[in-house]
Amino acid sequence: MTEPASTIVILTGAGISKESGLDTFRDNDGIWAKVRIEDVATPEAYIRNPTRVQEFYNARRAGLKEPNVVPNPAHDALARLEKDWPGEVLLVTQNIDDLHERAGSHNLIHMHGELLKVRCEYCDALMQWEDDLSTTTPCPHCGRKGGLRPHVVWFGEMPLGMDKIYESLDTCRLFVSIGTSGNVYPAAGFVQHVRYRGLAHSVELNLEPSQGATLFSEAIYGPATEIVPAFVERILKDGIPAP
Ligand code: BV8
Repeated sequence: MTEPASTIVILTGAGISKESGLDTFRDNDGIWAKVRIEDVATPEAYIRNPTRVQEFYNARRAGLKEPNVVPNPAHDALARLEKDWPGEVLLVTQNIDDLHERAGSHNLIHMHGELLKVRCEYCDALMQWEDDLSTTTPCPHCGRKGGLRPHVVWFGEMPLGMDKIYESLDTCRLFVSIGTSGNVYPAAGFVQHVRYRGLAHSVELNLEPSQGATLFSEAIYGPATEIVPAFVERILKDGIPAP
């Protein structure tokens, strides 16, 4: 077993929030089966038709505020792991929902941004935002209209927190990927980055094999609300397997 103060890095995707009632992207009933990435999740789409993009995020923001959308036992288990593991647990999520925070995770990086935050392209103010946004909403900080956009990383934009993420990937002894199809880079490349170092055990927890399934040392398949709590229980009891 490795020394107890080892760092654990966890990557989550839309699959961890599915059982909380939020759609994934690439499942048959997923978001990208209903709208095209090119129409709602690129800077070009926003320039071409800002109202269409704002409406797409307004609908998802309203959906996230639904009373039945709450953290599930998988989110809760990751918050417990952060609390009870003696070393650092860094949670990197591709998700823009706030379910990890609401479950109690603190050491958290939203590499693709946050649905409940908006930023002003005129004054760079970043603020919590839970209501609809339109192309004429005035910025509460600078007062100018038309500059407020979702604080979300679109395709072709640089993900957030990358320096800290790679720093932790370089030192971690356990890398766990949960609920992601492994389609989107750079997140999908994290397991390869960990493998090159050869110092960490890597585990995929998913409903089905992802694009990068063969790159992991270990894989456990099933619904996140079942396999994630059991996995956290095992790590807290037995520690991290040698790489
Ligand atoms: C970048 C925010 C560089 C928006 C998202 C060609 C042209 C242009 C770009 C590229 C290109 N080739 C590659 C790229 C890079 C591109 C990319 O990877 N494209 C892909 C499509 C090929 N990446 C980027 O553009 C990134 N930026 O590279 O910048 C750069 C360099 C210098 C300077 C500037 C820039 C930015 C990517 C971020 C895009 N934004 N999200 C929003 O949310 O609206 S990404 C989008 O996919 C989602 O948001 C999500 O975050 C991400 C990954 O999806 P998943 O989370 O994996 O969800 P998915 O549905 O796919 O899978 C769910 C999984 O869960 C499934 O496996 C399923 O089986 C499982 N599951 C389901 N139910 C359960 C379950 N598991 C457990 N339990 C269950 N119950």
